[in-house]
Amino acid sequence: MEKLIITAAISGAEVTKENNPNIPYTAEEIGKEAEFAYKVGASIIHLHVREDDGTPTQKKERFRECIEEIRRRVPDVIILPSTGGAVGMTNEERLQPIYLEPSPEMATLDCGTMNWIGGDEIFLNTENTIIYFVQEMNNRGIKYELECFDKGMIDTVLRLHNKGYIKGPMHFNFMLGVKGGINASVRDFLFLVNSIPKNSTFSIGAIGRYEFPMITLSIIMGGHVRVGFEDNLYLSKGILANSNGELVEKVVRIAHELGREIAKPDEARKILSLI
Ligand code: KMH
Ligand code: ZN
Repeated sequence: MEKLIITAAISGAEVTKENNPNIPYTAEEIGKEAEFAYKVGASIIHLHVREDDGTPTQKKERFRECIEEIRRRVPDVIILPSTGGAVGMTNEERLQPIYLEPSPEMATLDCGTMNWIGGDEIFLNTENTIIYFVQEMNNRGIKYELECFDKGMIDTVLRLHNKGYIKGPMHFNFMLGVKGGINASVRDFLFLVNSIPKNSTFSIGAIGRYEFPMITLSIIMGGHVRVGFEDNLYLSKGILANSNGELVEKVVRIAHELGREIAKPDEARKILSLI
């Protein structure tokens, strides 16, 4: 099997210090969380940024500040900014991190519209939005991580791939257990994995208590994994994680028990055809 790529989704846009005081907001906090996650095995940092008071933002300047802080500490880690941002942001706001120079190596591409975690929120990604984001990323040589929260989003990706918009080899990230998206069950996980072309790669993340069971399944099946505060705040039942690094350490323990080696950033770059 390929070595395991671990993505650390260290901050997210929805969770707050009231949920877990260790969630990073400032550039220094982001840098420290990224550094620890990297040191224990993460090769990709999925990055959302915040104002110092925790408000989610997609401002280019804030991304620049946080990316510089991460780079100062861990020069070779892959940084994967979010173009999802937070619900309610405009497309132009969301795209800001891809306009940084140098361009990020990768960025997220959200592949469909959905109800978002209950209530009245809608995470809006029309087909025209997806095409626009793809074109902007293609123009800058940025590899997209295809964020799929449901099976229909995979079908959208395959259609846009067949039309020549989405380039291969494709890398999917399945997010399971988000209210409004597909459940975090073994059946649904297999449904997603069996729906993508054989020459693509995939990673899996799941919300809350589903995170570790689902990533274990991915490790067994040759997929890659994502963990972090964006998705889950707990190391185990009732025990808040002190850092994203603790969550990554747990993945590494599971992977070692299952005989799967961990990819360093340059190995991840090769697996994802970034180099
Ligand atoms: N915060 C969500 C609305 C992404 O990073 O691209 C979107 C999200 C997905 O987190
Ligand atoms: Zn995200």
